[in-house]
Amino acid sequence: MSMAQSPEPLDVDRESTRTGMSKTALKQGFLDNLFYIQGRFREVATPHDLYMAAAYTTRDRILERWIKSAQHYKSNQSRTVCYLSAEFLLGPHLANNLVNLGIVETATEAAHELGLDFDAIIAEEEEPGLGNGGLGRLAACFMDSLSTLQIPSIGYGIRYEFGIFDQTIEDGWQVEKSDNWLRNGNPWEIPRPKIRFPVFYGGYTEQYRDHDDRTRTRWVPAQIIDGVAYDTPILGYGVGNVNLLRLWKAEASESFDFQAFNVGNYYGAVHAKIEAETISKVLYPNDEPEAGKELRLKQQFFFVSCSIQDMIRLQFNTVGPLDSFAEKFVVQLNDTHPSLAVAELMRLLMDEHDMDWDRAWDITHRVFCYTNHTLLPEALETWSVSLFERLLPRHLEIVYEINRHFLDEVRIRFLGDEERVRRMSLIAEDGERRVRMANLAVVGSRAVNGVAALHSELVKTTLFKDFHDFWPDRFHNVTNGVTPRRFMVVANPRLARLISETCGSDDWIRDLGRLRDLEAHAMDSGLHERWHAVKIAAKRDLAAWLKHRTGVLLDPEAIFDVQAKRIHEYKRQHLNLLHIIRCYQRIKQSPNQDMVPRAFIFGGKAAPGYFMAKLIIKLINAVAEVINNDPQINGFIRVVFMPDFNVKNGQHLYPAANLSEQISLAGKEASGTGNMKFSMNGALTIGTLDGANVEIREEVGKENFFLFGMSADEVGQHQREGYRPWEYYARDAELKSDIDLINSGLFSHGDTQLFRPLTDRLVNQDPFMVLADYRAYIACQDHVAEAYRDHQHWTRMSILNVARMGKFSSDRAIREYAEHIWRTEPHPIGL
Ligand code: B1N
Repeated sequence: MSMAQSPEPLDVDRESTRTGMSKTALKQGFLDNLFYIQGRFREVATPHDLYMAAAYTTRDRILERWIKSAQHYKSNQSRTVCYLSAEFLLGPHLANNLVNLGIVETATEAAHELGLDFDAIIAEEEEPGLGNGGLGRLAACFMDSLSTLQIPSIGYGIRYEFGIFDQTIEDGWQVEKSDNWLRNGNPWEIPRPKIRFPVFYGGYTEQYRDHDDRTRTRWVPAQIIDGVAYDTPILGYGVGNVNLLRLWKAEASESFDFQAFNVGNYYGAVHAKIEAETISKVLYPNDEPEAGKELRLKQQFFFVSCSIQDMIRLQFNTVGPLDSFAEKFVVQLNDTHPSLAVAELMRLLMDEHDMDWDRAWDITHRVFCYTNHTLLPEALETWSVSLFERLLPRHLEIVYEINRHFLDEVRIRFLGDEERVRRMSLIAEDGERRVRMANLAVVGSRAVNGVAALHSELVKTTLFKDFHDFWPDRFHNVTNGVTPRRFMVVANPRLARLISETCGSDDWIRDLGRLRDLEAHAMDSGLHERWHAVKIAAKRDLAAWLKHRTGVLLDPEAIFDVQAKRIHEYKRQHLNLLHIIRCYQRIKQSPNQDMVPRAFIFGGKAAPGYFMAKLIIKLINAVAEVINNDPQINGFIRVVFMPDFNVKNGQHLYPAANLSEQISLAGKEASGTGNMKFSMNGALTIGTLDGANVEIREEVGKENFFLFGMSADEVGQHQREGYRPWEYYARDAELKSDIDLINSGLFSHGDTQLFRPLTDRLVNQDPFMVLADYRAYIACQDHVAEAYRDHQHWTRMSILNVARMGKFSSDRAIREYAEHIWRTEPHPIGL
């Protein structure tokens, strides 16, 4: 593309009905879009037509700002953050974009005047579930904050045709349904068929002499696939800045397949096309890596290669020569999934753009930064050298060369310490040789960070200890955050309104620290009443929603005790279950006791191949069935599993929770972000000293947080001394009777074997020390119940939780990245 002079900004008059923010303009725009895009008029429009018209009407208003942002960024050669992530869990766009445009009220009135049910229109949207859980949702929160903070940025990822599966519950078991989210069209994306890059796979490399008689390497691939850009505008809150989310779709490369076509192999060519498109077909539904799956490695290289090629194109289009690439771009690697980018940038600089190793490496290692999201050993990505070589022969050579340079440095610093060299190598040599993606990411980056203070400490002292010894300054912490736009304003408009009225302004939405203004009113009984009313209203809404979807009726006066997150043994949903069974047995033993009513609510998906997680879902539903139908319990406790927990459904959950369950074994949850979402909406936390819980407790005050369980240090010590779960089982009569009740067949129509794999694992192995923390958890839950009796006091604690959550805005996290890691500046776009 040329560097020809850009046209004058905004030199074409656009129709004002497509950009105007007045009620009249919105109504006109809506009817026009309904007619011209959906081909409908009011009388025959389906709910989906109405949603599409509303979406286009909103998008029209974003595009104006998008063009302005793009022109400004281009002419200012703005330093740009590229966030590379295999997942972006965006959630529904419409309501969020209306909030960020500041036209919720006008749009609601406009809809009302057209005789439309606006809530129903918003509920019509199917969310793009292009992520598994916290990591993907974090990427989405960061995109919102990058735009709100006016930092030029591009999110790069994969446009999966099928996102995370939809979960249904059948006979208590999870059943996965494919998520065909694009079926009815996606009004938020703009296809860019001309922004297309070839991605190579397989084949071999060869050396040749270039025109200057230098030896160079050429990669002769066996397969070429095109990546085509699909752009989604990401608007900031109350600003003119719109950043870009660019997702790549795989397509057959016309020119490449033409060869097969030419020799008359028509079916071969069509087959190649189908195969090419499988690359962006489906998101892997695991929150840990899919061991050895070739398609997963192909996906990772696919989006990484397209993204780096796109950045190089942008460099030529704006600044010019590649020498300043590291000044123009900083690339954040969201975990190791995109860490091939290190080798790919090296390859492109050397093989395609003539650079020698040293210059290429100098640029590369100044461009990348890497965020680690987990310490779980099974979640650390490695790829067998043989698979890697077969798919990416040139990259294997480059990885070897990086490794050779790197290990030479290590040897010089730690003379004779070959054991250390072995540990730090990019290649694991014990057993089948494997490429260690985390080591590649650390060596290739100038900054590495964990996602909560405790996690970042453990990253330095355990996982990357050798690397920290070697490069202490490379390691940072940036505690995660979540966006208050989606998780407060969109999800909980009643609370948002009450906060703004109490604080006398809505500045807190862009400056979450301002929530502190609530503290002055924490004792105000008028506020207490309204706060309580807001919570009860949300609980009624959730109860109605759950009744409709599950048939279970909850009492809005009960404690809404919620655990919503992916189902995983380290998150210990089964510890929660043991407490429920304890409550059940207590009521059965003394039916007339004065107990605080509780509604236990679970939500979360299990990886389809994770047997134990699926058995936990079955057990939750089995316990629910018995308890909810036991006349002696009489509704005192109720258990319900919310099917298909995702961003959209979560928005019903956060506002309604009284108690947030954050009960992972200390040292296992890198940060958690659900913990923040609940607390921001006035839930109190029952939790361990894990991940960001530690900092949440510090902020809200230990008297406003229900802490229990071993610390990470105690966990380590206990494990070193030898952990024997069966001793807890034998010694604690109540614990024993809770586990025995599961084995009795009560929850499985007499089948004493169904849950054996789970109970046996707890008693004999218990890798996440459920039994060791059981007693402390039960005692802590008893405190919770007592505290809930004092409504005034509980409400006060709830207010203080919200008031002190300022730190956990993703705006704060992005500011820290910008200042300490990226060294980027805001580029404000006026309205
Ligand atoms: O990332 C979140 C953290 O808040 C959570 O504590 C952490 O568990 C989560 C492989 C992952 N870590 N690792 C993953 C996801 C997908 C995959 O294929 C690993 N997700 C987390 C945000 O920092």
